[in-house]
Amino acid sequence: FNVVEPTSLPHKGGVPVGDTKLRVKEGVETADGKWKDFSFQSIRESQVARAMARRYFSDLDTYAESDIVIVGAGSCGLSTAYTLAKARPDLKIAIIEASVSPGGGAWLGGQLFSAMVMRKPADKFLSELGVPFEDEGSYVVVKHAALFTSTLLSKVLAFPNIKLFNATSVEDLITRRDESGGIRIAGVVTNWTLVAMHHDDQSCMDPSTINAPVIISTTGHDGPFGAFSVKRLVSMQVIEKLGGMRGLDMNTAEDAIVKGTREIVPGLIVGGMELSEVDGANRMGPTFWRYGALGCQGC
Ligand code: AHZ
Repeated sequence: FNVVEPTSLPHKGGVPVGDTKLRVKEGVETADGKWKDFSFQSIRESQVARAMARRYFSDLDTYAESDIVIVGAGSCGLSTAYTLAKARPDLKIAIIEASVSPGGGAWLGGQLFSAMVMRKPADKFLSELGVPFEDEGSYVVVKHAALFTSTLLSKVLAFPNIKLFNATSVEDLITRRDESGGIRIAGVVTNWTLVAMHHDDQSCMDPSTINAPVIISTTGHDGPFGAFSVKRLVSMQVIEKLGGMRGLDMNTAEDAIVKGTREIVPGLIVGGMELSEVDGANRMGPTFWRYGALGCQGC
């Protein structure tokens, strides 16, 4: 906005003297008149509350039956959402993210460094998104991981066929028996994350559900929140045990995850580092792949 710059004040030895605070100039022209005459239109608090609540509950209603649920909005979940929503605008895609802030581990490159190293052909995905990068031959570098993640996130959120429910945890999987007696995953059981965190000290906090024929779980490697769906598959005895993520090997990890992305049990595709827990694949550390989505297309 229009201000009196300290530089317009008298200077002594290059230093402004007098009142150096920035002040709004009186009478500066705006599109609609003058700042001194400007004030925001009045609004009642209930209008704000209704504007939010009406949309949220309408989304809950719309997405209670989804075509695809993506669990986890890390780099794999978001790139999967982008690729699927673009290729299939007819599909309703719900993303469930336990954290308030989507993005998973992709806000920094590694060890809290800013730059993000990505293996080719991630350059093609970056070009499509419009994220600039330095080409280092066999890999590319984005100057700040947050530039990649925020750009991808903004594009994902702009798709009319995607709804992100953040601060929402997947607490369980919906299961059905198919004709042969095997288990098929038919949806997810959800709750607000802050509610899910209080199951031990509060009662009557039953969850809600979303039905979908395809669940794509990308909840990351095991940790406080990670590997959610595959750990549940073990506890419900649908798969016997997990391979357990192995130590870091950048030369094998990326191929294993990107090419290994697949339907683990009917109705449940697993991608990203969650898959390393199933297959006993190596961790990749700070060389980010962004092609969980490609694997999912192959499923
Ligand atoms: O909050 C989690 C994160 O944003 C979310 N999540 C986990 N459990 C969930 C649940 N319901 C809803 N039950 C849940 N959301 O899933 C997201 C996982 O993101 P991520 O960045 O951890 O996983 P990714 O596979 O997309 O990317 C992994 C990147 C790597 S590689 C690596 C290493 O090799 O050490 N470490 C990381 C973080």
